[in-house]
Amino acid sequence: MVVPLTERPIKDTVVLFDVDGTLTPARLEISPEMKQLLADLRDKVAIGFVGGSDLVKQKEQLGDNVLDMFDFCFSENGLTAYRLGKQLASQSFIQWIGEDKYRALVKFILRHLSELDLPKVRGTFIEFRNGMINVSPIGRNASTAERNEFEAYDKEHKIRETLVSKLKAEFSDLALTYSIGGQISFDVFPTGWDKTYCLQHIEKEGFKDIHFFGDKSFKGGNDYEIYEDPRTIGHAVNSPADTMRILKELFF
Ligand code: M1P
Repeated sequence: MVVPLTERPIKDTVVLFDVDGTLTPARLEISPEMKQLLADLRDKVAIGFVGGSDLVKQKEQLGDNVLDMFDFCFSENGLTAYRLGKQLASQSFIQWIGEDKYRALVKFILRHLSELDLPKVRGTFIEFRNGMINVSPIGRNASTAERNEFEAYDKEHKIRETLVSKLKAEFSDLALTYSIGGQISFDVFPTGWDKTYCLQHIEKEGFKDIHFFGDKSFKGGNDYEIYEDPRTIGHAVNSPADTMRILKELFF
């Protein structure tokens, strides 16, 4: 039985978490220890997650019952949002950009990717989501081992950074943000639709303290904007274990 938000011992506080690298290892499942700690934390404060991925992937990582585990579930930075299991209103990337510009963007990306000579390529190079597109030079079907290989290769050869620079130059007329948040891809979305987007839903609740935990809180990381936002109390972490350590210090 979930305690109503207004009856939690620390009522005026919400704790938000990034997913990959903060609650779980990158693209892997949450540990039983982390799951238990979140359940215990939820007895005290409101909790939520805000991830770049879509809900399908977050269910794979956090559990099929993710909508019951958190008070607030924000997929795609909050473009898909749930409060106590009920979906909230959202906007879409394709409506924002329009078919013509979108076609031009896709053609440009695929042309660039087709000219790369990566050691390995797999499949699903552009993933079309509600609030963004996700672009992966190796392809989203890469295995965990192949992800790690690409990440190391990309560090040396700057594959993602180079494509992002070209996109910025080519589509300078569009207010798009490019965010390298994970291992093998980057997200493309309208400027402002970063993780701070979810705060509009949180602000309506009247919380005094909004904590945010994220591992990509450095400039250029996809947690940077919400971590730096004056409305949040940011915690930069370097692993799920680090998240657990800080939570225990703050709330237990
Ligand atoms: O949550 C961080 C990122 O996780 C994935 O990135 P990658 O597959 O590159 O590791 C993607 O879902 C991405 O959209 C997201 O920002």
